[in-house]
Amino acid sequence: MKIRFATSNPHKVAEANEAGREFGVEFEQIRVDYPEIRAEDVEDVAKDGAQYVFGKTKSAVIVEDTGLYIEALNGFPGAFSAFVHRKIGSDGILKLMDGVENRAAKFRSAIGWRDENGVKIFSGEVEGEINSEKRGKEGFGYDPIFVPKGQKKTFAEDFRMKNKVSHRRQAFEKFCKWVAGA
Ligand code: ITT
Repeated sequence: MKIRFATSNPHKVAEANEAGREFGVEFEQIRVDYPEIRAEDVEDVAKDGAQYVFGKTKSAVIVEDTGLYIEALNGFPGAFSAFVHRKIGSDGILKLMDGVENRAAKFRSAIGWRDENGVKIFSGEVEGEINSEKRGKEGFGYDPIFVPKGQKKTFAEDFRMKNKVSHRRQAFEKFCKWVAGA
């Protein structure tokens, strides 16, 4: 089964396909830009994005939105993670966290699916910590500074581990189970 995935980010599609394999679900990237609404929750951004792309293309589609929520920064950058990454990157986050003892953070992912029957949302979450320095070359975005709970390496140092435990893995597993009727 092939699912259209509207995203500008090929890394996301690769991770989705890792999750989809065991369910026989394949994701195909389509490039339809959609405006990301200003909202605190990734679920709201994903829902709105899916509605928008369906409105334009008139066929079933998913979008996925991710946010990094840092406890000591009251959940910043959250749903503004893309903007913040463009402006200050992981280095900027490390500066903001300089001398901060509480390193707890989580990634949250929400998939918005829209077809002729309406919208459905699937969420995933992984808890962890912001590392004191960037480590690793794999992955993308904030991967070099995020160490999930129970692990020693960042997502960028151990991509196979990321693919097993990540926020995206969990959201896509839920979606695939549902869409494949498993
Ligand atoms: P879209 O076209 O799908 O929106 P994007 O890369 O802009 O692609 P998001 O808006 O969901 O995706 O991502 C918000 C920010 O968080 C952005 O800077 C990403 O690089 C980063 N990000 C998303 N998923 C991540 C992950 O699994 N690991 C590390 N950083 C991630």
